[in-house]
Amino acid sequence: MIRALLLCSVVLSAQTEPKLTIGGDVAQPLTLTRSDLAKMPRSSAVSGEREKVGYEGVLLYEILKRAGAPVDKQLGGKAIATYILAEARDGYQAVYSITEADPAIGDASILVADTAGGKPISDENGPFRVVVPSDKKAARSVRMLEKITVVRLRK
Ligand SMILES: Nc1nc2c(c(=O)[nH]1)N[C@H]1C(S)=C(S)[C@@H](COP(=O)(O)O)O[C@H]1N2
Ligand SMILES: [Mo]
Repeated sequence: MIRALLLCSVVLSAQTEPKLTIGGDVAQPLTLTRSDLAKMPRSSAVSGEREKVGYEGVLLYEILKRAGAPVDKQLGGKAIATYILAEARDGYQAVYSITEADPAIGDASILVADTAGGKPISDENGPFRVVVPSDKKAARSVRMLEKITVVRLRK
């Protein structure tokens, strides 16, 4: 009985665990959980329109690299016309260019954050949130991030 209950709770938590998917024009589509992000190279950023908040997470660049999106040496020529669509649980959408995300070209240091002020990002803000420290307004700081789609316009 206890084993059945334990199994049940494991199955339920696996189903409800928040996930971030990365797809579109990538070699390797990914589904990342909070613990996957915790194991990746970590970065921090300070951002916020009214008050400054310290965020931690993984650079969008690191996620794109893992998914096999065109970055580094592959980011040139036709691949320059590639953008990233971020979509949230409430339907909110924003785009970034891949050149903004790749630190060899752009200076945006776009972060997929999972903590704010040292705590996991919760409820209507998280658990994942895009942070663009170089933006003057927070409009592209997508809260409740669920999905990243890479769109390569020229193949
Ligand atoms: N999912 C989602 N993210 C969003 C929005 C939204 O409506 N939905 N609004 C954006 C806008 S316009 C702003 S100014 C900031 C506000 O974030 P804050 O409440 O942490 O300041 O969230 C951004 N991210
Ligand atoms: Mo805003």
